[in-house]
Amino acid sequence: MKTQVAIIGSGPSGLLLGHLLRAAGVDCIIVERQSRDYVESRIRAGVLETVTTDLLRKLGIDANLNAAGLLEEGFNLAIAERLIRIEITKLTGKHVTVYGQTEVTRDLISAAPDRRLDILFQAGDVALHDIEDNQPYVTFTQDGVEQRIDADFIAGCDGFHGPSRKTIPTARVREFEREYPFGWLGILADVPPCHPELIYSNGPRGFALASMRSAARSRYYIQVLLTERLEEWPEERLWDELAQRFDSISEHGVTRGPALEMSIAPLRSYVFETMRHGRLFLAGDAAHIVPPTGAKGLNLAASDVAYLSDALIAHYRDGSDTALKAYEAKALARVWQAERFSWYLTKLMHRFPEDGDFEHRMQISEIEYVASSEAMQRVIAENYVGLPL
Ligand code: FAS
Ligand code: PHB
Repeated sequence: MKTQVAIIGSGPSGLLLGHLLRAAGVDCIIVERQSRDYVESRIRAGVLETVTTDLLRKLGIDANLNAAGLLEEGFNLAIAERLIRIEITKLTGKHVTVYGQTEVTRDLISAAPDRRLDILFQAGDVALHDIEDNQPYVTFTQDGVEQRIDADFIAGCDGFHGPSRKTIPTARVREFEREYPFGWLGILADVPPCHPELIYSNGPRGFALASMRSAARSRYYIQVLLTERLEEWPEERLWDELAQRFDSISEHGVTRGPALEMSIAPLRSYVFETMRHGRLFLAGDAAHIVPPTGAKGLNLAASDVAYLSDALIAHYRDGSDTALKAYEAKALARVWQAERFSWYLTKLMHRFPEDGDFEHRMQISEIEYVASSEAMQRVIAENYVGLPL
């Protein structure tokens, strides 16, 4: 097979990039290790910045988003029994949209055939070759048959555990990492949310988040130690914990129901600064991870491919490589700002085992300062809605 851009991974970054390139007449093929069902069943992010919703609208893949997306004009921080509303629209003129990554992924995959975007699922043993040459290629197996895609460029959109990043010579690698001493235990259930907007809570037993997917589907998270196992959290125990955290501060209290999904995700801040090597370009989780506290993961993937697609289109349409040369610096500038904001909110809203009473008083004082300062609320709001591209 031959194409212009070989994309590895059909998560949000690979799919958005594929659609943006196809919409501009650039040939591309996506190779994905997992099956379509598996990719469409993953439960991940839920809050979209306007950078991301603008891309979906630009592509015209927005019917479900417009029908089911919840426009949020604010979100809340809570400490002890106090709720502090951050009025994001009043402070920035912008909003965020609650619409699940699962739904975004399904919309992008189902729109692919009509737009002649080829996605090869269940591609095994994906490997990248000659990324330093002008004619790199990707090999993989499908149904036991060796396949090869020759391309001008390879886009590594294969997430944190994918092969792309690992093909870059160590001498070129610059990476930065912070692992957190806790994870998030999440539950998804078809119950009405406890509050019309998100609540990020820093309570006596740590962080908790009340989020939603719709007026009938809720998503909750609590902070757990990395040593804790899902088996230690029967659903009733988690609902008891959530009720203690949110009943007294939320409009409706926590409604219980059978879990559609429960999982524990570790928290990490990670940046792999070498987002380009030769003809290989990295985007999304393949190059950076943020703790989900700032709701930035999916949105950073979207901004990376907004930059990368423009650069690749300029290469084919105008024969100009200026934007390709600038891609790494441009993407990293926005990545580091999102890393900073996600790290800041994680530090502010979680209980760190190594922290003593003084550190906790610092958290309380910081949140009380936020409550009293419109300037501070505006800083948080403009980062939460997403910094401009
Ligand atoms: P993805 O990881 O989504 O996609 C990469 C794709 O590459 C996958 O489909 C994978 O199967 C494929 N791939 C991997 N190896 C391959 C190989 N060898 N060959 C071919 N294909 C391969 N963000 C939030 O804002 N809020 C959240 O609550 C939240 N929860 C999360 C929970 C989890 C468990 C994880 C991992 C992430 C979560 N995130 C959350 C962040 C998430 O939204 C990511 O930022 C987003 O999925 C990044 O998209 P991609 O870069 O496309 O990577
Ligand atoms: C979610 O709804 O899954 C969600 C929302 C906000 C976050 C993280 C996760 O910061």
